[in-house]
Amino acid sequence: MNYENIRIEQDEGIATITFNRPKALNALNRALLGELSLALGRLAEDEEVRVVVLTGAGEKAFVAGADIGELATFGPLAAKVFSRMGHEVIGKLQELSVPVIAAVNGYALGGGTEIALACDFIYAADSARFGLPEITLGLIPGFGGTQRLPRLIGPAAAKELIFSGRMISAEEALRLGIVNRVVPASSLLEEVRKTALEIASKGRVALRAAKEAVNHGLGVDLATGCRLEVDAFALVFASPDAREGTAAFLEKRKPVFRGRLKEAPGS
Ligand code: DAK
Repeated sequence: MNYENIRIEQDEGIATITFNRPKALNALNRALLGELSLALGRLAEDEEVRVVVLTGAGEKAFVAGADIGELATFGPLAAKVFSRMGHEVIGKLQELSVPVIAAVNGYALGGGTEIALACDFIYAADSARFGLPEITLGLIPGFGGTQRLPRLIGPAAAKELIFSGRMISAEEALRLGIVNRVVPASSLLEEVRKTALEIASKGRVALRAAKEAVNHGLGVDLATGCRLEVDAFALVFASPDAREGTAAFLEKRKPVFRGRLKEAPGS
């Protein structure tokens, strides 16, 4: 498949999706969202993929938000299609069975910050900028920003960013807990890759169970969340990886995880 608005590279189990509209600072238009949705659907089916990384083409931007030129032309129907596509993509990102890391290499504004927030965690270049400037356009965040940001950094800090539309530096995003790590722009992809490879060496069944336990547990009370964990913990014993991991420890060797997310029927 030839994509026009994104690029995909796959190597050593890591699939890197690059938003590729650098002249428009990788702004999200319908075409890009459509391609991203398609790509995520395909990667979800690909057993070779163990970690997905998202980043932006060029040195300036991860994603500078929704394409304002396109937004300005919307009637209610086009807005609905755009909105539906956006939510579908964000949902796919959050629910993807493998870990997703956002490598934020520059501006991540509006929908750009929201896409990064839907990833499992974010590494940022020291030159990155985050913000939800929708309010300055007479809008509010539409891809989950009003929900994910307060859950991550608390309602007061989130409201300040959402109400002011202010942009913040990578360092401030680190202090607030939006990003896990800030690194020099020149080493961002390398640092992300190191972590991605470390994760890729783990068992995919356990990774998936851990991701689901965290994600689903966040939406429920602690007791219910702990019950989710009990079920997820039991489920990983259905995979050969649990035997392999414990056996490897006892035999003082490195584990080789071969568990598959989709076991053959009857196996
Ligand atoms: N859309 C379209 N083009 C954009 C763009 C954007 N968001 N951001 C930048 N560009 C284009 C610029 O127009 C310019 O194009 P040319 O003039 O060269 O043709 C080129 O990228 C370079 O940008 P600048 O010349 O402005 O570069 P600067 O370094 O001076 O400034 C900047 C960089 C990132 C500070 C500035 O470009 C900027 O403020 N950009 C807009 C940021 C923004 O407000 N983004 C939109 C946030 S609103 C929805 C769900 C979600 C959303 C909407 C609806 N529904 C559920 C329906 C999401 C909304 C948003 O994301």
